[in-house]
Amino acid sequence: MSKPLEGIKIIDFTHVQAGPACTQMLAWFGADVIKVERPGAGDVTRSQLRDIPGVDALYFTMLNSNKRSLTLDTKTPEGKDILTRLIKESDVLVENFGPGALDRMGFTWEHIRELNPGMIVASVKGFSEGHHYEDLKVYENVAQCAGGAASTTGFDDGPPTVSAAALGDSNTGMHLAIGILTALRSRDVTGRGQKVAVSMQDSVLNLCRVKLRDQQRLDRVGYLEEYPQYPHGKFSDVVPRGGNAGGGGQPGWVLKCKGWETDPNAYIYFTIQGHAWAPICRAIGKEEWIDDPAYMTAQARQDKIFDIFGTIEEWLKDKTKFEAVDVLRKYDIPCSPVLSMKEIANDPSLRASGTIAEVEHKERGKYLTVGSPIKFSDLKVEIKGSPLLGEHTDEILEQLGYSQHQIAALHEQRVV
Ligand code: CAO
Repeated sequence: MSKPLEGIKIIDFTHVQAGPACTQMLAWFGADVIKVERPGAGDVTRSQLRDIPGVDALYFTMLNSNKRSLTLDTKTPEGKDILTRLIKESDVLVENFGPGALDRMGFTWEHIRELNPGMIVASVKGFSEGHHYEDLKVYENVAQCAGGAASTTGFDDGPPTVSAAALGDSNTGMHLAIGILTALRSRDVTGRGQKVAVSMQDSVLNLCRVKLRDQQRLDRVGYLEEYPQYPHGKFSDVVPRGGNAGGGGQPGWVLKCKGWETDPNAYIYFTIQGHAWAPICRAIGKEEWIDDPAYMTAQARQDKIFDIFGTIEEWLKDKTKFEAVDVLRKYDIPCSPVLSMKEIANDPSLRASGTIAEVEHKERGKYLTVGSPIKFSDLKVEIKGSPLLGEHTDEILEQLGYSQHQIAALHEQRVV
């Protein structure tokens, strides 16, 4: 076996980002992922935010690599017949349609289980089954608002803010991938498939669990010591937006470096780790703070934390973010330059590790994508270009036992 998921066949009924991120990862690890798309149109992201006229958009290519594409109108009797055959010989069906769409197509969980008792049906929905919003269609930012991310992100004097990170979409896809692998493992033992469901709201909340921690602390003591509002500001009865605060037991903030006036990313993130206080003082030339009772302990520093950050910014004034980190790393201080996407795209380490991968696409040529963030000692993840719409339709139909003549007729009737 050259790839761990080789031999696992996945019907990929996903679109946009949440589902495709999941199935793409399973394809990287060796699964045969057959992306089922509507003839003529395909996944809406093929044509959204295009940078080259008539060519699949990066939105699509960066979420659908290593897959095969089958066009299929599953609302026609012939299309349903093809899907039925596929279900009978596949291991997993993944979908992130709007609520009820798969049922309306005639493929309820009960029916799929009848066709293939070993089948794992994995779904992404905005809200979980039985939730009072279960009928809602959901996109990324809707989920961030429903999952507690937006109310706790941003600055206290500003509105709720969504994150650029796809907490609702790709994050939900990653949760789904874990669910699918768990169900596959369970099937190895029991022989039975099962339904795996992940909601975007739940997945966002899972990443916001420290904010639920904070709500309970706030309810008990009335303040949150690691938030910038403490000790000089006021707390209401809900977790406030914490700006760039560390969020854990180590205070931190985004600090200006040389050039911040013109470069929007000339900043570093600086963390004041409790036991690193002495090295921090040495690094920024404030040795006198090391044994000063007014600064020695985290508690003593609390009410002057922004003055301390101000002093560090003074020290940073004549250093670029990279120079600053090069000094601070010698003192073992947790920090990072705030990197722009341009810097990330050209980062030699990210290129070398395959986290930024250059991929060849039949029509667009070379493009960059984010490769596997998971590294294995026995698996080299190879990222291939995404498929063109319907590129593998004939090949897949042949494998399902359709003759050339039948395939031609299906094309003619626009079933595929
Ligand atoms: N052949 C025939 N019909 C097809 C088809 C195919 N190959 N593929 C999809 N369809 C049909 C569906 O059956 C559905 O038909 P009905 O509504 O008539 O039953 C129809 O296409 C629309 O599907 P949809 O509801 O999924 O699409 P939408 O564009 O209206 O909504 C989205 C998109 C993302 C809001 C919705 O799919 C959703 O809420 N999904 C769950 C949450 C989710 O994953 N959101 C994240 C998306 S990433 O930001």
